[in-house]
Amino acid sequence: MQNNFMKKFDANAAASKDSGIFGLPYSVEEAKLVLLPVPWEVTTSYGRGTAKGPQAILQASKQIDLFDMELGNFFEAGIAMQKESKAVQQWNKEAGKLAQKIIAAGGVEASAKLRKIATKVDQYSVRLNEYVYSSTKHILSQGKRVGVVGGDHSTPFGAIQAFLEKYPAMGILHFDAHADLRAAFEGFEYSHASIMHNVVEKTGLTHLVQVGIRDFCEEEFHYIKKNSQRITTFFDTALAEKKLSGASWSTICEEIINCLPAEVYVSFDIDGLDPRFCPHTGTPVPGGLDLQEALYLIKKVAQSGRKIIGFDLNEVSPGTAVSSCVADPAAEWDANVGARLLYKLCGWALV
Ligand SMILES: [Mn+2]
Repeated sequence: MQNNFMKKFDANAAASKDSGIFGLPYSVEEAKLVLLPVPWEVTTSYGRGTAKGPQAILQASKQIDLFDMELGNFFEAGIAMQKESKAVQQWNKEAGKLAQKIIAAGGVEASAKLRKIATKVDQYSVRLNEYVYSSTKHILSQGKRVGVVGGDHSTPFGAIQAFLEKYPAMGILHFDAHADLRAAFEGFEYSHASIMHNVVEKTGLTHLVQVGIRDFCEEEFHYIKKNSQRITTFFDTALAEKKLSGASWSTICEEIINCLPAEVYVSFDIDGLDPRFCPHTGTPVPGGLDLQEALYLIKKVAQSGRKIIGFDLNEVSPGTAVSSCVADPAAEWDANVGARLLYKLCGWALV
């Protein structure tokens, strides 16, 4: 803590206006953990607004109490969020406009014209993936930790590629209501609904462990069965049934954790939680995990001796009704939950 601002920093006081994420005083250069915001929702098909997620989380994060009973003052290692890329904001607008034509038509179907547009959208997604890949690789090369803050769930693909280069034996712990294993969705190769399909097909990932899954098509179900060497899915119904018949969450967590290798990347779609924690998210599904259950599982992963090497948090949305989460107190809730979850993810990645 060298400069004047940091000397004056008081972790017990309210965050100052010019502070960074969580009200912290660190620059990206000083931080041990760098958050990469990706304001992107090109292929979201239902509720929109998640491109504003990183900004909403940043605003909501400033009211968090930094002291953490489980983790102590881990923030002192330094956490900072990069500025949103102007180029990504622009691509999101341009590609989003194109994609809406296809989404409005319910997919590309037999239309050659729409298929051409879908190809253009895919090209934007490839650019986004390259941006996220090179940004992640750059931060990792400095010996720092990285967390991606989406945006929709297509955003971390490039980050996962970069992580796998550094940690080829890592596994992904995937919280989600959706399996995200569709081979393209509505004609988009890099759809938010295809992220894990793309990861399984296009990378060498050996362990995908999914938790909370309760919305999937038959094709995805068979894909899971077919790839049982690489994919283990803890369906929400099965988890609920175990809990309802008396199994403790702690025992269930052990079973989940046993499927994970020594290095774990957490891919967290906020809709894996019960929708009361994320009412504005794009595709909410009833059921899901309680926030404390998810946090307990993440803690147990770290305490099992496994290392949480990185993470992404996606699909947090302040909704589309207002331009700022501050203007609508109800819309602030999603970002409030997101910020708290993000803080815990940072903590377990830093210890
Ligand atoms: Mn989802």
